[in-house]
Amino acid sequence: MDTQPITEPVIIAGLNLSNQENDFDYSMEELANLVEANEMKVSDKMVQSLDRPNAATYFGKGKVEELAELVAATNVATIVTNDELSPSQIRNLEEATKARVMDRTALILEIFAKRAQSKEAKLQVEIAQLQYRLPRLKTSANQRLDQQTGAGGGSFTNRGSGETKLEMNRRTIQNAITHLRGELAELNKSSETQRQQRDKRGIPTAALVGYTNAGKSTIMNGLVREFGIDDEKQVFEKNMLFATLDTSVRQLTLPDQKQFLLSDTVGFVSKLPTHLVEAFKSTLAEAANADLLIQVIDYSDPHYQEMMQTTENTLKEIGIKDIPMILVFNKADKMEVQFPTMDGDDQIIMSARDETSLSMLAGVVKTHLFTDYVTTTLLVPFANGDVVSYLNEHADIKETDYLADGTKLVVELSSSDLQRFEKFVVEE
Ligand SMILES: Nc1nc2c(ncn2[C@@H]2O[C@H](COP(=O)(O)OP(=O)(O)OP(=O)(O)O)[C@@H](O)[C@H]2O)c(=O)[nH]1
Ligand SMILES: [Mg+2]
Repeated sequence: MDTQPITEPVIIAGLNLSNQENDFDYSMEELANLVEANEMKVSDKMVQSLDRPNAATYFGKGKVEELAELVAATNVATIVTNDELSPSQIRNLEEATKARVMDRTALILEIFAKRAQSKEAKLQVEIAQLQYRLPRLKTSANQRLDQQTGAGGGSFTNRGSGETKLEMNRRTIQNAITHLRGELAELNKSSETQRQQRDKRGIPTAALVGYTNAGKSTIMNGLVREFGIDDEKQVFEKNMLFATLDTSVRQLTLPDQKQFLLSDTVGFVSKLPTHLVEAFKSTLAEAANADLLIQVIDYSDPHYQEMMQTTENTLKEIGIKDIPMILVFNKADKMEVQFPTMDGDDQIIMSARDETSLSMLAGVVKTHLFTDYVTTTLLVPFANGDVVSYLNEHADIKETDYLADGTKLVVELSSSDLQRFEKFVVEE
């Protein structure tokens, strides 16, 4: 039996545009990684420098000919481009090269489709895939022509998601999108309600964000092991791009009783398809509503700075701004550096595989989440025993004295709790 995944050889091809923001070589490396993540392997690479893409064929005329020759010589059936192409550019390139052309967007969508496990993730990916296909539908005349000539260009976006959809026309696709969006909205309702309830309880939240494979889920699991209520609730972590496609939230309790929620979510890569970002908005809502972002960076990757830039750009695109952020330079164990160490009060060099690092990180998160905590002295009458038990759970009681008229506590508590129990405060 074929237990080994089939690795299809592909040619990767990129345009180095003069106005490109990102490092071009790096984005080609990233493309190669994405290709591997999709169980394909790079057999050849072709690049061209241009001021702007050719409107008809994306690459310039000479390069298209070269690509056609390469396809003919190597028998490689697929070309993967480093950018999203227009529907007609894909069509023209396919005709000229006699190869299937898959753009970066289609590639990322296919990886997401393979990884999606939960109902929500599956719905989100499917919506993004349908939206990608919508402008790429061929007219029925074209389709007939294709059937006659046997050319199947463009249909690849459908791989793995059911052949019947091939027959869908624009209207059916639009209806399907509407329907799936409705289903998604139903699913989202409950997570929205959960979030509102948590907000009411006033538990602060921190969200792990960052480039894919940086170690977000590993950090989440490490913190859950150390500070979680139930350390069985581990999330999936693996050395692969886009291991996580859902959002998980866990409640953590620090040694001084301070509680916060930590969320782990989908990782980023540069040029994430707009439709995908749009479809995953609800998954990313947890980060958008966080009190603190924890950006995790694979410090051992030579391209970590580009990855940080990608994260910043993606956060901006999702509309996340003005949330305080700490930087976690992770995987320091793979390097010749000392760890854990702090740089200022918002940067930490650490390893997710090291307990001391995780405790230090928890400390950093604490100082950022619980800025409005104050230490005060309360005298709580014995009749208000419920207040003492509340504080036992929600505050850090530093001293307890049983006096004739009640319990005297030296306690560190949030300013909202201080307001609540103001009448018990004693002046010293
Ligand atoms: N050596 C080392 N490996 C680490 C560290 N943190 C994570 N890893 C490994 O890096 C790989 C990716 O870790 P994940 O936690 O799945 O990464 P992620 O950021 O959640 O990735 P996505 O879910 O794909 O966005 C796994 O193989 C981890 O074991 C670390 O501090 N040191
Ligand atoms: Mg993950």
